[in-house]
Amino acid sequence: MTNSDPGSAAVDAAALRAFTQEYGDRAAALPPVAIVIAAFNEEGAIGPVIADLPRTVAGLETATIVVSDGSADGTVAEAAGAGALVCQVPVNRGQGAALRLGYQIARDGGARYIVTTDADGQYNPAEIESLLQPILDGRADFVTGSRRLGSEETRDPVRRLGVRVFALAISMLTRQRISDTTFGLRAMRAEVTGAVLLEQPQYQAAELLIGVITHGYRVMELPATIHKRKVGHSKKGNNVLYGLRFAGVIGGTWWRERQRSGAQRAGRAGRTGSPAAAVAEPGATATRASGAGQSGPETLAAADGEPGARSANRT
Ligand SMILES: Nc1nc2c(ncn2[C@@H]2O[C@H](COP(=O)(O)OP(=O)(O)OP(=O)(O)O)[C@@H](O)[C@H]2O)c(=O)[nH]1
Ligand SMILES: [Mg+2]
Repeated sequence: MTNSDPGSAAVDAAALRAFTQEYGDRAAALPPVAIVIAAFNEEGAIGPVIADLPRTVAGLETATIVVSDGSADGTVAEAAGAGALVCQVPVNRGQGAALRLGYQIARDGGARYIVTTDADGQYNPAEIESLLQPILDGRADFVTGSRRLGSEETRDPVRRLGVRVFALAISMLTRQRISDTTFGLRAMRAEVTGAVLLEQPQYQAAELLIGVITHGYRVMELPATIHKRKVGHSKKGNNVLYGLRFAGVIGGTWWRERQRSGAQRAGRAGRTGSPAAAVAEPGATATRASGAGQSGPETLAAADGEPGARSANRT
């Protein structure tokens, strides 16, 4: 349940075919951890980023999947030269569409865990293991880094305010305390990405996070670091437009997910004839959506004892 736009689905299908043809068995037998990077015109940045990624995380082998859509520079060659599996999409659609495709490649290849990071060197690869560990321990399904629990280099007041405002908005809408909604370094169980509806071509961070929470997955935040970009420039446009579009994604996704869980509740009540069988409000006792996981209803667990952890707490 990851893409409802037929045009975009056709682009995905063609890119997947080309990827499978190029990588054959390597694409079909990925190691347990897939590190997925969306990259657009990141020549000079992406090579060193890939070179610094860990070959194993917590003893599990990794593979790096880069999805470039329409890069006009040496991004593809540089990523491939650094050892990544590169999926090339001929048209530029945006970071969200690229990540969605990367998730699909990871799942199709049998990866059990997905880590995302950016091509611009803003994240610290040494922090990947701490983000993945709670998932390996069975304490979370989705772990995002948080600059507000960790550290950030930028002093840009607009960006800093934006991070706080969006965190407050998502926390209020989902009733789960979140301090950073746009951190690009995350770890998740691979199947999470197949259960949540991902339609946003560019600003996927909020859609993924809201979807994960409303599906009842256990979400955890951990302190992490974000550096300033050293090479190239931001693809997100100016702060005001970025902010407005991101706010639109938050509102739109929240509304969509509300409708979805309402329809699901009605469906269940209709089938059983008893409103008591309704799905609990997201988060209380959360029920996984169909295909969302292997087990049934699961109570969100607080990750006690995790240093600096902020887990599944209701506000
Ligand atoms: N494939 C693909 N990747 C993209 C696109 N836009 C951005 N990206 C990648 O997404 C990642 C994040 O993009 P940035 O432009 O750094 O945006 P950001 O980190 O959210 O915001 P900044 O704080 O401004 O850097 C980078 O790896 C980009 O190359 C796109 O249209 N297609
Ligand atoms: Mg960036």
